[in-house]
Amino acid sequence: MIIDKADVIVTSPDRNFVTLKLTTDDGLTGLGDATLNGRELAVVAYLRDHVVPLLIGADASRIEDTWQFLYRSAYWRRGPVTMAAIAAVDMALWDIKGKAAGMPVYQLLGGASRTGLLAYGHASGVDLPSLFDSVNEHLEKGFRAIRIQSGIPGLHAIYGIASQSSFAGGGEARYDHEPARRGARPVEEDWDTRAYLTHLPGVFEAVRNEFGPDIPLLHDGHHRMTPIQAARLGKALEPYDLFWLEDCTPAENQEALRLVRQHTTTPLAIGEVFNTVWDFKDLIRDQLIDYVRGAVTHMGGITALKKTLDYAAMYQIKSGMHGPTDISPVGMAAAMHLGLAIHNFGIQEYMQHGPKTDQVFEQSFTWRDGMLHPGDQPGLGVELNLDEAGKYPYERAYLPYNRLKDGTVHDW
Ligand code: GCO
Ligand code: MG
Repeated sequence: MIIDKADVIVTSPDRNFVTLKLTTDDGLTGLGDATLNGRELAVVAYLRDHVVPLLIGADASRIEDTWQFLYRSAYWRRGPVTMAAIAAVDMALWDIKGKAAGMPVYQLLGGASRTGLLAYGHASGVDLPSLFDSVNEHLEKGFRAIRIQSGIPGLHAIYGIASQSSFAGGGEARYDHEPARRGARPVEEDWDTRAYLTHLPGVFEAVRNEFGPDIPLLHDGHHRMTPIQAARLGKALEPYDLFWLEDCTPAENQEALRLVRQHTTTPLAIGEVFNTVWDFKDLIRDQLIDYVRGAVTHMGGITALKKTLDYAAMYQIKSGMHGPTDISPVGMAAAMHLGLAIHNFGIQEYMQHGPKTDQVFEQSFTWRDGMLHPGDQPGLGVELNLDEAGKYPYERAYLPYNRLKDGTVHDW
C-alpha cells in the first residue's frame, strides 16, 4: 500500500469543492475533502505544492504517523488551510484502509454505537408565515430536528435566510440559503444586534405555539453577539427549550463562553471554524459548551476530531458535527462514519447538497425517517465521477460580510 499518485481535484457543480484523491500501487483509491469555503485555492496550493510531493512513495497504511508528520514537520501548526489539507489526507487514508480491509470506516473506528444518526435541517423565513412553510417542508421531508433562522424587521439580508438571497445580488447558483456567492467580490449584508435580540424570542414563541413542545429546535447566532448580548439571548430563549444555541459569540475568545454560561441554561454549541483540539481545550475542560461543532474537514480529519470528541466525552459533551453544503459529500461521509462509531454522538447537521453535486459524488449513505447512515460500502462509501467533475470548473466565490447601519464592518 504505497501511495503512487495524489490528485487534487477542484470542481464546482453547485458550489466549489476541493477533493484529494490518493491512489496506491495496488490500485486502491481514497478520497478526502479539503473544501474551505471562499478560500478554496489556498488549500489546493498547500496540497499540490507542499503535501503531495511528501506523499508519493509513502506507506498508505500509516494514518497516525502521516498525521503527526504533516502536522509537526510543517513547523507552522494549525490554521484552517493547513488543517483542511491534513484532513483531506487523513480521510483519504481511512478510505483506503477501509477498502483494504473490506469494511466501512465506522467498523474500523470500533463499530456502530447506534442504528442511525439524528440529523437536523435548516428551516428559515423572512417572516413567520414563510418560516412555518419552511418548517412544514422539513417535517414532510422527515426531519426530526430543525434549525430556525428568521428574517429581522428592518434588515434586508442576513445569514441563514433562503428567501432573502436576491437582496444583494451578485450571483446565481444559490440553492437553499447557500451563503457563498459566485462573483468577483463578497456581497454585503446588513446587521443590527438590538433588532435581532428584540425579535428572535417572539419567533421561537410562535414556532413552539405552532409546532408544539416536542420537536428539537436549534438556532445559529453566527458569531455576531458580545458575551453579554449572547447571555441575554440564551436567557430569553430558555422557555422555548432549544436543543442548542450555536456560535453565540465569536469563537476566538474562549473566555466569552464562561460569561454566557453563568447566565443561561440554554445548551451551547460552538466550533465550526475551529481547527484543532486546542481551540476547544478550555471550553471542554471547564464545561462551557454542550456540543462540539467541529467538522472532520476543518479539524484535521477523522483522526484528530475523534480524539477531540473522546476528550469531550469525559465531560458529557457531545458531537454536533458541522454539515453545511460547503462540507463535500466526502466530508459528510467521514462525519457519518465517525458519528456512528463514537459513544457521545449528539446530532448531525444535514443541509443536503444539490443534484449536480450528487452526480459528481456517487454516495452510498441513506437518509430515512430523519436518520442518516453512512452505508456499508468498504471505506467512506463515496466515489468521485471524474467526467461529471470535469464539467464544472472552479468559479470564484466569496462568503458575504456584514456592515452595520453606520458602515462599520461587523462579524458575519
Ligand atoms: C452552519 C454554518 C454555515 C456557515 C458556512 C460557512 O451552521 O451550517 O454556520 O452555514 O455559514 O459553513 O462556510
Ligand atoms: Mg453555524
